[in-house]
Amino acid sequence: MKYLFAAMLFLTPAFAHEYKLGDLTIDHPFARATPNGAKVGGGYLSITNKGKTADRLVSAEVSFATRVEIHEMKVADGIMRMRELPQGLAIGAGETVSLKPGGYHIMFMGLKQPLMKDEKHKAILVFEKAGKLEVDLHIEGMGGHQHAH
Ligand SMILES: [Cu+2]
Repeated sequence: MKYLFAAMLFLTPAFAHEYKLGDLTIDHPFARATPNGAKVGGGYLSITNKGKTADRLVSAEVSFATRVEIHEMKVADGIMRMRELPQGLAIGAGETVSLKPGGYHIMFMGLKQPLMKDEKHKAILVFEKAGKLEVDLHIEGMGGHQHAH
């Protein structure tokens, strides 16, 4: 029984597409496929901080874009607005923060190539305290909104 449990634990990370870095667990990093000629794209993941102190996602490094920023998106006065978080995104002790379409996201700017569904791209996440972590960014289909056009 013990061995079976260990085997399941071993299999879980690949299945769930999950990474650990110190006290941080990073789950399911992905980006949306981009239409031809698009100059920007969004990256998403969730981060759980099991530590006793806050950390920050301060930046990310990818080879397919010239610049990467951490953004926040929210509705203000009925208009969806996006802004850079210059200090990065805080993940408080014991918190889970989700970057997802319509909310916090990693913004890839100056795309050198379109992001194609089912591709995987290396991305390096940079945390203020935990340091750097290389993850596979899975490219998923375009959002429903883009499909409508
Ligand atoms: Cu953005």
